[in-house]
Amino acid sequence: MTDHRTLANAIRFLSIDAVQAANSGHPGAPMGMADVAEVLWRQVLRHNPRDPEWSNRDRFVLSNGHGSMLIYSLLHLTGYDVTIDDLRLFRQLNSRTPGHPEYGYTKGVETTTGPLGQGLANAVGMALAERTLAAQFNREQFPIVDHNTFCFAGDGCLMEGVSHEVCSLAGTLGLGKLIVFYDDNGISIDGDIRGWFSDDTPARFESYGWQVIREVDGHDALEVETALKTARKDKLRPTLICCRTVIGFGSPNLAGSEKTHGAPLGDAEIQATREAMGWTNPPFDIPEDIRNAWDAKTEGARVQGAWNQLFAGYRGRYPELASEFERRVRGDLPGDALRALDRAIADTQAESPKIATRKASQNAIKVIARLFPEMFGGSADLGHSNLTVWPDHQVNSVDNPSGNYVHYGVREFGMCAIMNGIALHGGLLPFGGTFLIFMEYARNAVRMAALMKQRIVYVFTHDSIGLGEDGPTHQPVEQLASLRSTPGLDIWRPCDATETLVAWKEALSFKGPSALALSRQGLANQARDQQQVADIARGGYVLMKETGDLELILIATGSEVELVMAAAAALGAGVRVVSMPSTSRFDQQDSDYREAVLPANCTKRVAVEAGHPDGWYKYVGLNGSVIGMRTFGESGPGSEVMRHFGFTVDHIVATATAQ
Ligand SMILES: Cc1ncc(C[n+]2csc(CCOP(=O)(O)OP(=O)(O)O)c2C)c(N)n1
Ligand SMILES: [Mg+2]
Repeated sequence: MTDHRTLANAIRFLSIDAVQAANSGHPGAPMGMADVAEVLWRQVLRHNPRDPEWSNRDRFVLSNGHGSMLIYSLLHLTGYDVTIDDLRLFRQLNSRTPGHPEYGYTKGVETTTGPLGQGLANAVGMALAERTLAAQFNREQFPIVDHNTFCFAGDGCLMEGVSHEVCSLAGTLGLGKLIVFYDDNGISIDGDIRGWFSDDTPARFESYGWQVIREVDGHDALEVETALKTARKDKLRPTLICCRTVIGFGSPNLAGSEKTHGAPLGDAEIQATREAMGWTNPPFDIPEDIRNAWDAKTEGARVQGAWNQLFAGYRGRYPELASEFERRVRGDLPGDALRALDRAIADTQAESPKIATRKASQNAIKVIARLFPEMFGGSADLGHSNLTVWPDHQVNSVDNPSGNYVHYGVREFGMCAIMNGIALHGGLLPFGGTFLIFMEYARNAVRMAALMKQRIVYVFTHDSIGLGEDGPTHQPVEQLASLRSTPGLDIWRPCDATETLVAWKEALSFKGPSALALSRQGLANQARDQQQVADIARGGYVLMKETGDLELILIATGSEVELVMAAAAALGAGVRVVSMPSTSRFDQQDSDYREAVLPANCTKRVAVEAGHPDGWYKYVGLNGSVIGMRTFGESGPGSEVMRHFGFTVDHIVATATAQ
């Protein structure tokens, strides 16, 4: 009884019964893709359910994440730590089977999906990471990095613009081990897609340089198997396998209808489906023979065992490379390298160069790239503005697959979503640049990095109206406030070269994404003693202590710090300057420290930042003043625009005096 269809039906019924039990969810996609999944997971996927973190496992991404019961069923059936009770708890609070697959909650889920198109982008990142690491670490007869990245994507993923960005790049980069299955069912939530999605998808992907396998019957195991063979043979091009499928396949009255997309089938239709498919088992009951046929634990142990042997041989031949590989996969940063960064910070403070913080960031990258070979840089076509390039960076390409720098092209969202995939894959530490304003194109990928706690560094330059002539389209106003509202994201807006280097160091050790907001214009380096240099990492610290009794606190970030320093000098005794490069970091300090920096009994306070003011009232209080941006910017030379909006010593002095 363990024919392909019966095995696939195990997925179908686990999915429809779990959705029914939760009284919410998406049965249509798992029912439609069950036959494809059965062939991929039982015949091709190399993985070990007992060790979901094995570095050389094939990656599987369900980009159409609403079909989450498909992956939960697969993980359960093949032997991962997803029990039948977990499936019964589908979509319940604190369960391991949340509504959409969530990285970190369910072993075997490689990335959080649900925002359509981004899973596909993550898969591109994983495939790029795999190829890069293979080129960096594999040696003759020792292919220790050698796995595929498989992805399921639906109409929604392919309608999303980000799919264009990342699939275009994947074609150019020739990511031959990326294999995407298109769930071509002609249906999305609003119904028959011909009214809103009439692209020639195969031709579109061919134009990207992909191998496209057209017209595969997604319900015919043999056709799927043959397509997979063809896909894997082509090592130079990614492959799109276009699977014609029926959404809700098996449901006698609802198959092919959008009604199966996002609602339980209902008891009567489930019963009718059981009868039509000859599935006599009660809900959540999988017969022994079907269970055995799905169980991948023995085969998983075998394939990983073979790899372990290969790696043992590699270690014998290349002991240093082997331990470096293991370190990279673990994501550990070498302690001596971190100490070397501390020396660079001290040197920078001693030199105190007057440079733009984007330039200071480039200086930091130069040092960091030498110390940490996992650094994997890039920019969305602004490398020479973001200064993400460094003298001996190597451009990653088909001809140079070990390169540590990617030209992402003008694809901010694609870049950030790909970086999520790279970080999730492991072994590389991605950073990428664009203008702070165009972070908004990538906004949801930044949010996903925070949600998944992935270590990624964003080099967001041209961080305020101070960028000048390019005008209000390019001048960020509300972006810092927006980024600061994302939980789990560290934001740094350093005021000079020393703070920039500290921000980079902190970003490297933070278990999550960090955004660096950097100036286009040159900024004076501030004087600091050793304690002050050490306190930068606390996010906010006293940069200039008052003389005599404390009467007024001036708080600033980035380019506005030098202004408040000058204002403090003009105001005279009793004025303290607090530099606050990272509010997110400062908020995590204990109350004693925060009180020492911002004593509660001093209520005369002014915050100055060329960004949206609202967030600053929690530091200055309702009676404090904030000099910020309440409108869009203006086109003109940076210093004039700054003056126009009141970012002058005189205006700060007047505001403080009026307090
Ligand atoms: C970025 C984004 N926009 C909108 C949604 C809401 N949404 C979830 S599924 C879906 C339709 C997807 O259609 P398709 O991929 O064809 O899935 P199918 O109905 O075939 O399962 C939409 C609009 C989403 N999850 N992500
Ligand atoms: Mg569809």
